[in-house]
Amino acid sequence: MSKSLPYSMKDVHYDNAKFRQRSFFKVITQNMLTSNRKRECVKCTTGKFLTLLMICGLAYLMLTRMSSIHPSTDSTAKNAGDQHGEKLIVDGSGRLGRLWRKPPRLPPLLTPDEITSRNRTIHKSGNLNVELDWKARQQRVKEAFIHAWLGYKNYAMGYDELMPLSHRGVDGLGGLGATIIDALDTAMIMGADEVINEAGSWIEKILPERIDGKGQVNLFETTIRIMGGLLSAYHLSGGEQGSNASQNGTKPVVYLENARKLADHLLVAFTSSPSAIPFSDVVLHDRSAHPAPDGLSSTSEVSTLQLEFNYLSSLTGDPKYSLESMKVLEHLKTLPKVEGLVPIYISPHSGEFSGENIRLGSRGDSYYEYLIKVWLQNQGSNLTYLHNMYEESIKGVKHLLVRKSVPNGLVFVGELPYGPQGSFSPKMDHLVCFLPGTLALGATKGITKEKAMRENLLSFEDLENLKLAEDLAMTCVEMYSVTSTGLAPEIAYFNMEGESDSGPGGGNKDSKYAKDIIIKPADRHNLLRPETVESLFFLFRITEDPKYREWGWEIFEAFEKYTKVDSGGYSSLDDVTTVPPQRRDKMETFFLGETLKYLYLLFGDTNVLALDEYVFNSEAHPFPIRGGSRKHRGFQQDKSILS
Ligand code: DMJ
Repeated sequence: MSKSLPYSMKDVHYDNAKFRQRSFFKVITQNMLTSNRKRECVKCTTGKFLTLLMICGLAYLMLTRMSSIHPSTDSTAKNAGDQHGEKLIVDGSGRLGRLWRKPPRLPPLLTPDEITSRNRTIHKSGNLNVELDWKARQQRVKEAFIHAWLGYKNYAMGYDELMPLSHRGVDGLGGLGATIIDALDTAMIMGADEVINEAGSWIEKILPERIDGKGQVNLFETTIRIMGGLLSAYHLSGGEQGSNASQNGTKPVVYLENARKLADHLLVAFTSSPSAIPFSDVVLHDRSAHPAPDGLSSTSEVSTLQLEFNYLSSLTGDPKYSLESMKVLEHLKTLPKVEGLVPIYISPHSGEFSGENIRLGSRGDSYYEYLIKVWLQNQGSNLTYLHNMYEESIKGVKHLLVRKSVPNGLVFVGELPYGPQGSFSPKMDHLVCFLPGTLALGATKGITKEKAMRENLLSFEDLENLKLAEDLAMTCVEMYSVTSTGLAPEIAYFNMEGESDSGPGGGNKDSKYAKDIIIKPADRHNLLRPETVESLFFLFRITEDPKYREWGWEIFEAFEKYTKVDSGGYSSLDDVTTVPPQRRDKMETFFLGETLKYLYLLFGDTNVLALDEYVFNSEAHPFPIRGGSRKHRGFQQDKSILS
């Protein structure tokens, strides 16, 4: 096991050098240099003027000569220019005229308001055309969403999930129509009106009786997907602005009433437990709670309920939801940890952690995510302990879990399956790819890096976390690039042994990291998971680096190529390392709830659902932040591409 840490003060300072504040000495010397240069310019003599004139003449001759050598290129350029409505000022009379073109005109049909709104979103390094390309790509994501919905609606309406190959539905999550509710706020964000209508009317007519009548559901899954989806649908449809009739039929209050009804059924998981740790399952029709077969709850599951229950309390004015769920975090605060890291199981009977297995993949992941997000949701209130727990845990991650692969040094997060005294496992679930986004969010609290630097808001720790976020995001993207399909496996291992025995790869021999990433046969499946595109979305919003959009687009194209099912919907894959890949007969609800939502937001207006105004729950359902520094503006769709 490598003992050396992948980060040093030097790395972080180097990476952020351009943002560092200039010292007083530097400011003085730079000013002197600038004014010297200015003085030199003024002293321009006649000799210098003549030399300049000669250089201009030579340049003109060279330009006109080059043009006559490439007449065909010239005419292509002219045609292209004409197509875009450009005209030469000196038409056909000399090549010099081509140097002075009128600037291209803005596309027609934009109102002054729209122009202003678009200009605001144009990335500094880009231009209007580049931004319009992203709008077109965003539209492609919306089309994918409609295709996924149509498959579900035609073959599985009312079931939890679509089986896109056998054209059936399946209730894998307890039978509350999970795809409908998980997809609804994505449809609202995209302005997909038909989907909003169909989902809204199903929720109004069918959901209440399902909540009363269905059997066993998992507390965590039902909270993040169903309650979370209903609450954000309530907000996005204008419920908090007092709108009592959405334009699409279903009143916002229907979503809130259903969320509350569901929460009233779920509360028993907390209230019947002998400790502050809730049981993992609830039987809806008799409102009873039960532990999982082994008696244990997952640490991530019990700590990933609070955003939803807190928001419900604030909407209803009834504190009981928040009180019950926050007891969990208050209790977790008191438990012994390993440098802020926690085992992945916890007993609702004793309230103690069980075993020593530490990881940020399954059963561990969103514990770390909600520490910072619940703190962000409740800024201004007395939840500093959550921020402290988050900071300590990230230090622990960096010290105990972050390593670099050989031969090419990909930064990854491994596991400690036998605790800190046991051996390190270089295994990383795709689920861990939520971490880059959460790290970036935790560093700047949702504002751009540039703004945070300008206002001197980032500590060394924040900068280091941001750097780690960027490195890990690249690793997650390489988990896609290393395979033949361009899609990531469920689990990857990283080579720490040297070049000789790197084991089975992902099938893309051209990948620079073919030897760094090992994919075992049992881990080659892809479930259409969102974590990498989620992190790309957060990192793009925060760093404004367009490479994150480009990476997201490559992933979207791979989903389109290998997972789209002609008859409707998208399928999971059994093996991402072979082409064509074997398909798996399941479309997870989070493909509509998370994956396509994050891709859509990644390519769109950065003011929509701003990260310092909204916090996204673990299933990508956005809730407004209260008490934040900024006055809440309410949700506004990105109107420019709505069809
Ligand atoms: C989602 O249901 C949530 O993001 C959860 O927290 C973890 N996994 C899935 C998606 O992969």
